[in-house]
Amino acid sequence: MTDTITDRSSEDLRGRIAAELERTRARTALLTEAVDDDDLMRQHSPLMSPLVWDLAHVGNQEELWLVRDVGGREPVRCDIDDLYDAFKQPRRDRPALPLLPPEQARAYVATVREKVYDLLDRVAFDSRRLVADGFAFGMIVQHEQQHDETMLATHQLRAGPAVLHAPPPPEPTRPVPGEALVPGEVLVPGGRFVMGTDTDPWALDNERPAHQVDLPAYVIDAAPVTNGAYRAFIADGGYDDPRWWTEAGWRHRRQAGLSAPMHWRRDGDGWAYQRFGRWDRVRDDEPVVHVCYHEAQAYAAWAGRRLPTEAEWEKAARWDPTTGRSRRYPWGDDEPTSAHANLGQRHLWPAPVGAYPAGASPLGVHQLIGDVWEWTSTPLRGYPGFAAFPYREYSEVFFGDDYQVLRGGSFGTDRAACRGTFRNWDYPIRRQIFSGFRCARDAAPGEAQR
Ligand code: AVJ
Ligand code: FE
Repeated sequence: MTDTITDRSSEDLRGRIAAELERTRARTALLTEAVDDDDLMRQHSPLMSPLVWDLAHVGNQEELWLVRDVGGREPVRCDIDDLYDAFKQPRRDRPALPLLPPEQARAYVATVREKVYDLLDRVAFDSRRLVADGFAFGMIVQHEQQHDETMLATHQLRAGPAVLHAPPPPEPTRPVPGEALVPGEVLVPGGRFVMGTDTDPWALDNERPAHQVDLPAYVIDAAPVTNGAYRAFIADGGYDDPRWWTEAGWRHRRQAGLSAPMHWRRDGDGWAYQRFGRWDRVRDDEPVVHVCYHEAQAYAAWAGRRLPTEAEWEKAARWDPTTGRSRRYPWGDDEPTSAHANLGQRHLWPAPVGAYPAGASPLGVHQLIGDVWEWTSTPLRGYPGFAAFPYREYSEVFFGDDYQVLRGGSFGTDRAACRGTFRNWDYPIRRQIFSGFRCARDAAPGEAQR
């Protein structure tokens, strides 16, 4: 009896893993088939790899972890490990490497994948921690999805006419005529909540362990900062006033000559932005995207606010005031659907504020998941009791003061690589990623008691 149940659930898991692998590979194929071979081999920005490097790197990680480690099989190709090792090859140097040309890279990832399907048919999910609940497969799915987002960012940096197409994101639905779509800000009462997770089977090492965090009451924006709000900061001379910037931020603002989000240009008396090869008028009700941490921090200071800490972001996203428990997502524990959040490259830019009422948290905070990665004021560190698993290079080597945490995922992030506990990070000067932010402030005395 017990055996039957176990068999059935591991058959279920095999099926789910196969579906995730397939879904993910279809996205990778789309991103790498949208341009010609020349374009795949070329470097579109010194910040990015040639797309064909990402492709073979995805296959190489899959070979290292699944074919060789989990499967104990012979290498498919051990001669290319160094070429596709992100630590041995800095991005700016990757175009000069003797990379597998597109046809060979495609054949390589297909061969690896065949071996993985064969392995998936036989693997015992209880043999070691690495494969418990299919973790190693989940890690590889997430890795490929992360590179799919990176490749999408490369497409955004690519010069030339549009090659990627998707329907625009949904429009907001106004519940009552004349009523605000989304409240301006939301009070989060003080107290403890559980941050991180011990139970999410595919959560990565830096999301663990679950631990209690006690926060004083605070107020957080009910939606990400919009283009309209950000334009007011620009128009008020925010980029020219060192008062709003940190010392490092001001230095960077001057050296890099920042004057607006990346991909914006003046358009008559307004602004236009370039999105995947098309120019459009900037739309005021969309979350601002392609700003670096320093720009986010300066905006917040100008607005008399601050960026939320990572813990404040997570409490707003997960804490359920009725049960006191932390949810997997703002809307509950159910997997994201197209009604909850703008994820998965279904659309190629952020949705206007108010477009995802079904994705709001119990306290009424909107669009925490999807649309734009949100900068937090917290540098990337391990949680108390952190243990690297299965390799230090996924996140531990990035701990310290150099990287800021971003939360929530963007329109370019897949649901497999995004949840209320998921942690992303980047240098505070980076803005080729799909990054935006929301603001927060301390609750005023008295305000917290309401
Ligand atoms: C977690 C998004 C910062 O892209 O550098 C990909 C993910 N790690 N391959 C990155 C990752 C190894 C990582 N981020
Ligand atoms: Fe990688």
